[in-house]
Amino acid sequence: MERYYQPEIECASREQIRAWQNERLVPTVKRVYENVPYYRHLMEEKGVTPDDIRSIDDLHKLPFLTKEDLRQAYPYGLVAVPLSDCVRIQSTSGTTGRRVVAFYTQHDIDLWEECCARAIVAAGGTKDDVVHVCYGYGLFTGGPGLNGGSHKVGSLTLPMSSGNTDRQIQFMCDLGSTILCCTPSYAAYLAENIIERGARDQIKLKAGIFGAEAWSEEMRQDIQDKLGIKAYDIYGLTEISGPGVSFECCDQHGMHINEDHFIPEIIDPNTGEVLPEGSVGELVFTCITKEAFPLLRYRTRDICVLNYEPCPCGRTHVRMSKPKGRSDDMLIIKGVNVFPSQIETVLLNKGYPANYQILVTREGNSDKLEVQVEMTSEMFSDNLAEVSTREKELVDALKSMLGIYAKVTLVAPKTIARSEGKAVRVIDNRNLY
Ligand code: DLL
Repeated sequence: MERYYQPEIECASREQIRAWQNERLVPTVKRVYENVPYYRHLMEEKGVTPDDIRSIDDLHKLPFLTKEDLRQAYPYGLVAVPLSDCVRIQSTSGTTGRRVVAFYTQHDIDLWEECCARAIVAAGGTKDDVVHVCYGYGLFTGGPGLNGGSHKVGSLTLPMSSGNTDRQIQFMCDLGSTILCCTPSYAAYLAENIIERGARDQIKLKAGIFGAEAWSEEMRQDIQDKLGIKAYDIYGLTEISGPGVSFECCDQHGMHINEDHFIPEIIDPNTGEVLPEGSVGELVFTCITKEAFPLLRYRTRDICVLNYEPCPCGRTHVRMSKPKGRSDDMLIIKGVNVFPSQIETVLLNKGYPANYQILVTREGNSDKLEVQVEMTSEMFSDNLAEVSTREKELVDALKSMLGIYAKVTLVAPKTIARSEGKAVRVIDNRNLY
């Protein structure tokens, strides 16, 4: 049995999970109140004291933290231990461009890597695997998180970092990488390149652990087919630790949240009200085991739904759906809510690669939406009539998905800049904020 498949924790009864959460929440709130003046003020403003928090039933009494609070308290204002106890900083721009810094003690790093190890094991990883990590290293959490998780599992770890596609493929073939860890957009790009070079037979990949950005079921299918692997989703955010907050198991139906470390809630993003089980809303996390940066009721802005149904894999930790968008990068175009993932679904359904860019502009008071879509080399044609028929077909499909008109421009293969990290899908030139 793999060391980081921890059935006594991952398959514990719901009562046991709740007991752990109660046991860990109460002292965490006390510690944050005493050591983090910024959060103490928020609690005082709400008239809450640590004595009011006796179990997770009282969680809703605590104030929320937002990215705006992180900016206000930047850089050290939310750290709950002496700085001399911190050993690491990680940082992200997030998907919306604001820098966030997070702090870790050695114990925090150990727990974070343990969460990533659980994710690798859930994707079939063992100490006999060669784990190829091409998430970025450095400030971004992707590389260090999966690297640490892979070490804990005892797999042979290739700290490739992002970029240099030639070298990635060469190493993959030479060293027999079996598990690929990167963003799904980079996985799709690698898959294209591997096929183009005729290297598909030389790779030994069996699984991929892809996250850090939204990707659809269609994109999963595409990557799985092209690489002949099983593709697993992994979710996380720097503020809460990094990758491994939740991860998919062999069932590939939602990501198990490591509930012994993080308590999830779903709230109405407009009112902040906690929503009943099964509702779609904004995901909020409370950290209950972290020392340096234990955020309480942190609003992720990710819109999703929690599923408490038993999972065929035996894990009892709640599953979160793939984020259905972010409450703050949801585009409102002509008054209609548009999520980039909806556009991606249409493109993949129609056989286009997931290489596209969404441009939003405003002329007078009217919003204009344009989607630039790369063709595959098989589709590429000089015949203008053919291209325009294809464009018209996509316009119709987008209209029926989104309810609004989007201009579609088909562009030649490989003309949209590739990202080695998170893909830049949306360019919104409206200056709305
Ligand atoms: O992206 C951590 C990570 C690294 C996760 C590697 C998975 C793999 P941040 O840069 O702080 O951290 O960005 C966090 O990215 O709030 C989501 O909006 C988005 N995100 C992360 N994972 C997923 C996913 C890392 N699997 C923000 N699906 C989060 C959709 C994701 N969105």
